[in-house]
Amino acid sequence: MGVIIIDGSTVRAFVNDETQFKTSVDGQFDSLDVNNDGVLSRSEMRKAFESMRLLEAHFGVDTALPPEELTRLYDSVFLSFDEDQNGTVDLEEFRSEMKKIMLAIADGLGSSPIQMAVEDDDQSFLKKAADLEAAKISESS
Ligand SMILES: [Ca+2]
Ligand SMILES: [Ca+2]
Repeated sequence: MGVIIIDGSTVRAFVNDETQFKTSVDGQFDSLDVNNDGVLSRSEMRKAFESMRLLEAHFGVDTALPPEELTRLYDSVFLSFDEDQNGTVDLEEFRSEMKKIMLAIADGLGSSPIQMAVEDDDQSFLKKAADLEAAKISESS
């Protein structure tokens, strides 16, 4: 376990690095698509939010909420992903909404860095963003 420090520019650099971002998003999509049917169902998406810690990071949600409230929240987030409202989230929908969310997180962070505790095998995008920045810093030195 370690601590990463991220701010808005870290997150924005990650999103704007198109190759890196697409690879990460696509990889995440594949691992979330547990039954390999090429789309994410409601329950697959719910696992996604839990593993990416998006609710805490983006919505400032206390995940100790009562289960029924959490479910309502997950449902509303699902609907924002499911743009054509066909009940599943495809790769295009996933990519475009993840981009929006990450940019919103970047705006929210602004130039005030936050510290985040992460596990070594953390798959969250915020960790990936921090890793990318660390890699760039070591390249340029
Ligand atoms: Ca699926
Ligand atoms: Ca859809």
